Amino acid sequence: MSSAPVTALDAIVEELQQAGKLLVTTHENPDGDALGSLLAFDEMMRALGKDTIMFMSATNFPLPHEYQHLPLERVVHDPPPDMEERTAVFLDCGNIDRMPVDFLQREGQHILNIDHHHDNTRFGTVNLVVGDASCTAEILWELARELGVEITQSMAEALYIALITDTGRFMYDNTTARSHVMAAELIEAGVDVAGIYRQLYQDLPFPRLQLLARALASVRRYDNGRLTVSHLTRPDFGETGALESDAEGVVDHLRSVEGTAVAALIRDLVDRDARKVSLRATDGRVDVSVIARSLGGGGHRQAAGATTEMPFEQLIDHIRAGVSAQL
Ligand SMILES: [Mn+2]
Repeated sequence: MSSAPVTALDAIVEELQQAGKLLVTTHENPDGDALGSLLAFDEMMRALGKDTIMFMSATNFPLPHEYQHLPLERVVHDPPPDMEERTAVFLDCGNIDRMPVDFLQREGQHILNIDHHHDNTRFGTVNLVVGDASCTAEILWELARELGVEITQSMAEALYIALITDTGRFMYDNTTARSHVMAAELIEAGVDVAGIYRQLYQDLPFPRLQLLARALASVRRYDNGRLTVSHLTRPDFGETGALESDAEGVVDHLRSVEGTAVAALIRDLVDRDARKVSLRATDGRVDVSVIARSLGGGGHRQAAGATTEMPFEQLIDHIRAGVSAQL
């Protein structure tokens, strides 16, 4: 006899309550949601008395400037010797190859997959994929309540960083009344709103502004402005002293132009002959994750990305065709 169907949330709650040891991780090139979720989840598990560790490859460090103040001292960069006993928890990770680490991909690894990417490949043993959550942190916020964990100030700040970065400071389409209720609760739990804003959006290195200037100077528009593209080349990084991670966020400036349906930032990688494409949709009819997937990447309807070796001009044609096919 089968018992009443359990929701994915119930299943994850039960898994976490029963788990002995945990290892928590997130996707490579982590963003605010990845890091905030990692920190908040780690603290939630410790509040439950769990033996838990955070794992991220050393190649992700140093982090972008705005995340360097986060309390990530407990993050380990090597597989723990007792990994066989640990349940792996993936946060904000649409597919397992976004954390390309062999020891986490071994056969038989017990995996809990908690994420909000609608195209999540459900690679976990147990999956909690909530496509309409604004960020993974929003799922964790609900999970904390289910687990009876009280949100501390440090948890609230980690969750808040995740929330405001993934919603573009409450401006993207994924922003809901729930996101604002969550923000309100987190602020009541002690978030220093202005302090976090300063940390994330001010006090940034000058080379980042110089990189933005170059990106804006390179803007090209296609198909009557429907597609707006900037291109950052290796010299743009070399001559300004900007880091690759300083290009994050540049694409958001491109979608401010009237008539734009899709904004794209293409940046040449510094270490190999390939390009990273960041796509943003401003027209609700376009799902840029479809275009990203056609290039081997993925993401959300409104924000997606891929890394490709396709030559630049061919890549432009590919994106134009991908946009045209949807309009
Ligand atoms: Mn996210």
